[in-house]
Amino acid sequence: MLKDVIKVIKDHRSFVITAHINLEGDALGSELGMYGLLRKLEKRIYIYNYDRTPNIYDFLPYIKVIKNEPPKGKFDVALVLDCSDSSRTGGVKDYLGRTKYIVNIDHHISNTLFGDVNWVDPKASSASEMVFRICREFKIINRNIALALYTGIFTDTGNFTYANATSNVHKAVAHLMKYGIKPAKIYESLHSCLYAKDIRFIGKLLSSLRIDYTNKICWVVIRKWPDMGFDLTEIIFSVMKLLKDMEVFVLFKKVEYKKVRVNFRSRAKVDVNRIAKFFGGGGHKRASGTTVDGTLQQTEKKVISFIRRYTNGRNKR
Ligand SMILES: [Mn+2]
Repeated sequence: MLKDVIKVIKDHRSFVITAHINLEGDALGSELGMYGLLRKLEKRIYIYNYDRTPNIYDFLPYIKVIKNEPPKGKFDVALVLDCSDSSRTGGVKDYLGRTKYIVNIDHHISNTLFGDVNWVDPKASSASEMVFRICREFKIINRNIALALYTGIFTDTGNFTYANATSNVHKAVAHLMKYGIKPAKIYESLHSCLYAKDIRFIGKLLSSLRIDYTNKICWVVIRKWPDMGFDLTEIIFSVMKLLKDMEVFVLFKKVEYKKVRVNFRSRAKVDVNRIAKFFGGGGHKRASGTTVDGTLQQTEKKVISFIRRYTNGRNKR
């Protein structure tokens, strides 16, 4: 619950903040928004992530304080943001037990309640929106906090185009805008970051787009992911979503030998959290993911035939 989180923050002095691997706008936005708040409260703070920060987020405040190695010395509380499961923190998981408390603040419906204190709100658009509510309780917001949280909400609502862009989200954002946020600049930093070779790569990927005979499921298979310093997943999904009548969008990505990362997006009807769950993953109803053991070909066949059966079955929602 929110009030338990507030109490833990008030009662302790030192905090390690972390979020999930494959860092994106909400993971970083919620971390840095929280950092800004705790700074104002004069706490001792350390941000520890397993993955390196993609450089497109360099415009975010405090971004350089983020570390990729565990802190030395004792900390009271670990604040775990935007993680459905503690293993989503990657190698940081091994560190988590060393603090007195683990506080789990998340909006994934599949959350495993791994914390000593758990505040999980699947109705929240983003972890950043939840951090906004914490800031509001403390009556502390400044330009840096606002910029971080706006970026997180912006990312997880698909630039306010997804169904989670509720009136609460717009109210929160209207408040954040008072601190001089420039959405056009944020959009440009996050989206106008490709080179010609990246666009050609995306073009090649999309030309291998596969569509199921039911005309409801489409997917793309990625054998080799070029090193471009950030993740193309959202960009590819945003193009796939332009397809008329399509309901489920899937991305298969070979991550290592016989290991395939599978990401799911749903337009409106299909609960892809359940689909990801069947394969050992999770997420949200309209966006989820998992990692599957097997070759690309095996995984593709297994997953697509499962989605076909699932969407033809009764459990559409
Ligand atoms: Mn999120």
